[in-house]
Amino acid sequence: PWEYAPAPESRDIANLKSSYRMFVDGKFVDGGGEPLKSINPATEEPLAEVSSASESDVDEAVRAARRAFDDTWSTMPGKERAKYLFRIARLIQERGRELAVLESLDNGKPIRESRDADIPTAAAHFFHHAGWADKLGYAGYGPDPRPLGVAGQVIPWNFPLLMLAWKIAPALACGNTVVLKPAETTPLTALVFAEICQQAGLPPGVVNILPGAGDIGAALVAHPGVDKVAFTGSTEVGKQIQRGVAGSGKKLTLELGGKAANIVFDDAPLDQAVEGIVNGIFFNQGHVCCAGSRLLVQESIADELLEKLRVRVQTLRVGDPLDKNTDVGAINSAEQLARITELAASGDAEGAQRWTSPCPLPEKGFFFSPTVFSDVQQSMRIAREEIFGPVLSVLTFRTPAEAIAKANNTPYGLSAGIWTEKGSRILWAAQRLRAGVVWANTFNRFDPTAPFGGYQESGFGREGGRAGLEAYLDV
Ligand code: TXE
Repeated sequence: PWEYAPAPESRDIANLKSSYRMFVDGKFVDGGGEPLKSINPATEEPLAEVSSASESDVDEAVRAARRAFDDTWSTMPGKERAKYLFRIARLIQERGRELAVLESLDNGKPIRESRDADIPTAAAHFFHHAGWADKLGYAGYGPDPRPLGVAGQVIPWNFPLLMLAWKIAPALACGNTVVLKPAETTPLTALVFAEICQQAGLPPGVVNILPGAGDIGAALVAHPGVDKVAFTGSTEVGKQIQRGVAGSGKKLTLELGGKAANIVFDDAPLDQAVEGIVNGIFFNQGHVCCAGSRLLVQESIADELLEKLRVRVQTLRVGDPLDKNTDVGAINSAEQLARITELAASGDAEGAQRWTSPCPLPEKGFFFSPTVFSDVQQSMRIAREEIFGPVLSVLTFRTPAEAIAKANNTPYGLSAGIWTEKGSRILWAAQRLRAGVVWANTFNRFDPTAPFGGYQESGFGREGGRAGLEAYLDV
């Protein structure tokens, strides 16, 4: 075990302030709620105090968004809106280093991932949607599709800036205005994004950012001035929101949990598959809704694949998120660490075989060793429930039909992966897997041009691509 003390300069690079304020109607203001204490999950030390919204702040923000919608944004020509989105995308790039370090401090994810995945993909999302803003007439939704109004958006803590980009970019491109609530443990990059909106000269009220806990999320989605609700988070809260907005006439999209199958057939290129399995479950500490958390491996190659996998996982470095050599960073919160620990213990109790990476963990901070469970049965909790951590459950199958049946034996349906040399088998399986995204011979690839979203209890609606525009337009 080693002590982890973040380099002092990281706070400077992240331009870390001791306190942050919420963003309403183009101004940074103090909220009426109890301030949030943001901590560094890798050290458990405080990072900053963040002012949080009260219910009356929600009301004020929704009114500001409505004024902005009516007075400027909804009637502004698309080519003008596009300029703002391009400017925002460029500013995310220009402030990319600051945002990446801040994201790793606040969330615990490895700097390599925030630098190479979260921040550039967030910028790419704004570039992509900037391109749509003046071409909505070509999107296939009629010559003059119209924005919905005020979007109330609630996002989780696993990809704080990227989830914000997925929500805000399409909303603005289509002419809607936004009130967004970031997750209580990761509000910081959203508030830097608010600065970027100011820098870009975005008209006041078009984007409003309200830090707060779940009660503020609930107040936002219930507000009668909100026309469209977009939520990414747990299936449990997603269902509550769906019940809450029922009958209100609000449009709703939900992106919820998952329990994706990553299926390896006996003809797969095994070394490549091992990389994909590792990326599928250990990327972002497994805090990924589409994580490949169930490995389905054909029985004849199971022993060989598992051996290769263990050898590879042993090389993963767990620890300081700001070290460029780190592969697996910190778990985002004590609550999430407790959830992962409890679910992993259920795997032991139900008779699965636990294997844990020997990599030592830092003494302080929220860390969990990369873990692989073998001998997993479909009835076990670790095969059914979303763990949302660096824990892989391995099941075997004999025939392709059995692989599909096991993969689909879940209430979720967000993503799946297939590893095989046979193109025909990829097409065959992709038609049968009940999942919104199917990756073949790769995993966890994201692109703003591709729609992302789930079936069943993983939610509905798509984000990204042309299909993602539908969530923000009236036709
Ligand atoms: O989620 P919550 P939590 C899953 C994952 C994880 C579990 C719990 O399995 O272990 O959910 O995580 C806001 N009305 N996912 O507790 O509570 C909340 O403030 C409106 C998968 O963090 O759903 C935060 O901003 N909003 C998921 C956001 O919802 C409410 C990502 C998510 O928090 C609310 C996150 C309410 N009643 C967790 N209650 C994915 N799909 O990627 C809370 N919130």
